[in-house]
Amino acid sequence: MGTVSALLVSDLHLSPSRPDTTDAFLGLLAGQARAASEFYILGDLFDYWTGDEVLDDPSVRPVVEALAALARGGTQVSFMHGNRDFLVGQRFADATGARLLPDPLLVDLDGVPTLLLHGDTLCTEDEGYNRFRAVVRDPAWQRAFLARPLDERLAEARRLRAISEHEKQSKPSEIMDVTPSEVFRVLRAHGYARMVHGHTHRPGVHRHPVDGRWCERRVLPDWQGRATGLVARDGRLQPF
Ligand code: LP5
Ligand code: MN
Repeated sequence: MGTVSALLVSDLHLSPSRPDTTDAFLGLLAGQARAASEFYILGDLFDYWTGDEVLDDPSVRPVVEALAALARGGTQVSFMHGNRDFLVGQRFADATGARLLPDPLLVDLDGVPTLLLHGDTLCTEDEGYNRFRAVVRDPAWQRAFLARPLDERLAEARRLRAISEHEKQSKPSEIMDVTPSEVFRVLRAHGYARMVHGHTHRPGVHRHPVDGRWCERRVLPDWQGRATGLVARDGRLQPF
């Protein structure tokens, strides 16, 4: 078996409309994750998150309690924001025992320098998305948005999800993948580390030659009712 040092997941898109995915997540937290010293969620845990008041929602409670139980059991739980759940805040962190990670973050996984990202920042050619991101990641915008009544925020989130699904139909697929030159720039800026991200829904192993060195970029899969991600074991990253 070897020692499991970390489990990495992203893009679960948990929602009350997909209970099978929530069940798969609860199963992972109660099972395999307990053997890991680190549990990394690299964004889009939730289909959308309109503010930490959602913690009181009965559909979210089992997930929060399972994360808290994992953290109490000694696994360090870490959460990075995605483009769907960038409004996850300190109340969520306190309730789950998770630490909130900056994006990107360089960590050591079994001695291998590894750069963790959600992945959206690598998609620099998606101009519509980047305009949207600049607005909603602005702390002043977030404060104003979070001050609005929860039902209005929910309506905005649903409206935006519909716009997003509509716009994606007409976006060329390369635009929704990472921009190679941006990947090279980020790898260079972080000492040619191994990279792990999600978001693009194109899971796999990519090897990029950057300045004469081969750099590995691992893309996490999105969840479709089944637990899936990467496990760091004996210095290697393997899909599960
Ligand atoms: O998420 P996915 O996979 O469908 O597509 C993403 C990009 N879309 C998004 C939007 C999210 O799906 C919806 C987020 C809900 C958050 C809820 C809480 C906060 C509510 C805030 C309400 C304002 O991230 C999509 C990318 C795709 O990934 C691939 O990378 O292409 O980007 C878009 O579709 C964005 C559109 O191109 C532009 C949207 C225009 C919005 C108007 C501009 C800014 C005004 C914002 C404030 C009201
Ligand atoms: Mn995403």
